[in-house]
Amino acid sequence: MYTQSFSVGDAAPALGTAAATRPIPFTGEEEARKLATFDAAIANDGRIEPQDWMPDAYRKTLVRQISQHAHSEIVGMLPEGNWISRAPSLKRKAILIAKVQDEGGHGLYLYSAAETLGTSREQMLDDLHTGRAKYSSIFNYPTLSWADVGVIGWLVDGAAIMNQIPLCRCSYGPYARAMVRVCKEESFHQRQGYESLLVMMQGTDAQRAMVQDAVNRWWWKCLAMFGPPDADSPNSALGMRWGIKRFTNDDLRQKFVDATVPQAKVLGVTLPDPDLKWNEERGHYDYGAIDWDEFWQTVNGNGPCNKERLATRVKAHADGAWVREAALAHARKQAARNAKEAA
Ligand code: BYC
Repeated sequence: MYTQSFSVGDAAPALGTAAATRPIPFTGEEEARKLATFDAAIANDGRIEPQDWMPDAYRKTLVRQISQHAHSEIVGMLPEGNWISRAPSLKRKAILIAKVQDEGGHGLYLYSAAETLGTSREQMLDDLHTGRAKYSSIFNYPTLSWADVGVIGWLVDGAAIMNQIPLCRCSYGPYARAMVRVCKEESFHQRQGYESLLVMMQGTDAQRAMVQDAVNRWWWKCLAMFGPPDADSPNSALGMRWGIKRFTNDDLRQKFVDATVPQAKVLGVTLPDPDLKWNEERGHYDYGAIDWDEFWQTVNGNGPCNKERLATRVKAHADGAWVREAALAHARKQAARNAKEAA
């Protein structure tokens, strides 16, 4: 079962309602003083650091979001990792290996950031491997052709950047700092994907058809990646109030559409949405309806590749047990040597 491993106690109030701006209840003067300090830091756009007092619900929502984000990074290595052995040239293979390694690195920064909130990496990984924790819906779809690798770079990493740049200003210091480096690397990922597609679009008719087919399959999944519409997003109100999220899901989705349409024109592909058109009045592109039933099916474990992804991840973790044991044995030996030298 896919459930929420770290749910915020009370159901979050709807965005913009009075409940969304009401302080969290507390007991005792000491608690009130700490909460006032915390609220002032948030109101002044300050950073909360691991040693600072924070409300339990803030801690829980951060652990939830950061661990889900970390899981997405390491599960996200799998669809593209499948293509390392089939990359069409040495150059593309080297780029893809570097990208997949970067995603593993992002997972490590993010697990480290979540650990500063007092949850262990073992616990988080156990939640992932037993299906209790969520990870991004986007990684439960298959990569059917080489063009999918380019489209993941362009659209999936493009969507990720749109969502993650504001996280560099997240109120929790370790998450915000991790995101600065993550975003720099994601920017390279997006460009390498787009460049690889540009090359294919200058190739044969078959190559152009392959790119268009990949765009057709990934476009709607990328729009859903930003999360449910604001009206159905239970975590947004508190996330925004606490300066964790800076934009709502719908705002980021709109920014992504507006930024991507001109890129599709340059590339020479059609985005598979007959309703996609510029709205002069709004100053944005209108777009068609997203299939939210399909999204929730996938989030709840029933997408095309959920079982395969989880099984691969669990196997990778089991296969890596000897590396973790060896690293721990080495660390113990080193500590013993240092202690002996210091004596
Ligand atoms: N997939 O109230 P909401 C990458 C869940 S890594 C699955 O709006 P929130 C990359 C949501 O968790 C990309 N579940 O939630 C890596 C919540 O469930 P719980 C990952 C989703 O947190 C390798 C429920 O739906 N990026 O780009 O306010 C290679 C209600 O949603 C999804 C991040 O993790 C989804 N797409 O907003 C290439 C960024 N969307 O937890 C690329 C950090 C929603 O209540 N995370 N749900 O059981 C965020 O910004 C936010 O957590 C989200 C969701 C915008 C994703």
